[in-house]
Amino acid sequence: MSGKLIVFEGVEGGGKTTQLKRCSNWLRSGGLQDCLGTLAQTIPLVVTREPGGTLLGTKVRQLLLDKDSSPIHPRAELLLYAADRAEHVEELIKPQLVNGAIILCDRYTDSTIAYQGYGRGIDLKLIEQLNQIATAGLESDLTLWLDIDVEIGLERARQRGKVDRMEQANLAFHRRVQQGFQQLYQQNPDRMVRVDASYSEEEVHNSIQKIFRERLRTWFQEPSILS
Ligand code: T5A
Repeated sequence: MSGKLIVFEGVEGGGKTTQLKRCSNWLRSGGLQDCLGTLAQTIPLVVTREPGGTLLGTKVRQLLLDKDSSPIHPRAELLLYAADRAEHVEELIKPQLVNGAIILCDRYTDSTIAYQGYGRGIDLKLIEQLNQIATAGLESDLTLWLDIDVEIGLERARQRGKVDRMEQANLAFHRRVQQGFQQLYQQNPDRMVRVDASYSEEEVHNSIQKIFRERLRTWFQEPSILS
């Protein structure tokens, strides 16, 4: 597959959605051309998210995140996220990678490890197996971990006004999730890059731009152009 899957991860309110939007606007309005020259015209850009990147996923997202829905058992929750992902990978991600696209995705497999594994306490090996089934082994090419203090992130999410079912969980849960992302970062130094999300939107965007410039050139340009 010739495209690239780039994932934005982290605890609530870290600014994933904000930065993903800024990043796609920048790439579309000349950033991609800036990095790759005329090659940029041949590379589609796709923005998506989990849960909710497909028609089925939109319905699953409603079930999972509606703050008024009745409680969901952790194993049922795990399977719903996996079902969303299996559909997403087969219907959107894989075909777009074959098409050569750069895909910007709001959350992917690491969220399941952090939230359902570290947060809910479900066996990590089981989750890895389920992630494997859901993705048929497809990993991200790059994961940006937007690292923010849990309390600051939740406060940002609260100030925005709407709080979903996951955000209603207690602080201890979100701290365990944060610990999960920290572990994942330590275990996957090639795939994961930490971005300090405590700075202003503009500063965080500049850090992300820098990472993109380096990676895009490494991935897409001929070795002769680099030297
Ligand atoms: N989930 C997901 C699982 O449990 N398992 C899984 O396998 C998967 C895939 C997804 C939920 O599902 C869970 C995790 C989540 O709980 P979602 O709606 O996609 O739900 O929720 P989040 O991804 O958490 O989205 P949030 O909107 O809560 O957080 P973001 O996207 O990190 O933050 P964002 O960009 O919306 O920003 C939040 C607020 O902060 C401001 C923004 O303007 C906004 O008001 N902000 C900043 N303020 C100050 N400084 C900055 N640098 C700022 N950046 C943004």
